[in-house]
Amino acid sequence: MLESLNPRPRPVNLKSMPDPDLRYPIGKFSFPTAVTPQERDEFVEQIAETPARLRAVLNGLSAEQLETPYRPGGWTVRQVVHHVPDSHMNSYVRFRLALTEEEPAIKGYLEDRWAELSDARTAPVDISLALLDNLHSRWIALLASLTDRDWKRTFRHSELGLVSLERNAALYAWHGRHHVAHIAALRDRMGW
Ligand code: NI
Repeated sequence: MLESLNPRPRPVNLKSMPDPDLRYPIGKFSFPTAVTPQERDEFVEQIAETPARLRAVLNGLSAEQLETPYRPGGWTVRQVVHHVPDSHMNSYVRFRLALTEEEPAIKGYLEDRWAELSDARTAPVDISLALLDNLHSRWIALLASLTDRDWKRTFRHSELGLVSLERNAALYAWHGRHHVAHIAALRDRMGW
């Protein structure tokens, strides 16, 4: 999820139109300064839709297609799929910590190294789709219960600083759509 915070320089080619940045098919994320209750509802809805959208965008892909990097030098489709619950499990835990402790300290994790662990490179995607279905069921049940005051609760992230739950919901609403779009864009380019 933190890819967006560490943009790498891109080569400049003045002869051609700039390529779309394949890393950010829906654009980079930036934290909103303020979040309305209506926006919160939209974030929750987008988080709720993520498991079904991820399942749908994988529909009909072969094992070989799952081994294709979503962009040159990027994660394979399989790694992208396993990354989503890895990231969202961390987020789910952060929500619970922030609701039960005062400004708990949260440690970032090295998502690229998680994605290189054997299971993330090789395990069937169905495992992570099922995990994501159940994880989001719990997460959405929690989010649906939050009061205005709960949404303002915060955690302190080792890299991001103080983050409120409503701003964190914005990040994860974006995050699911971001990775689904990686796979959708690859399918478009490959004619799959
Ligand atoms: Ni991510």
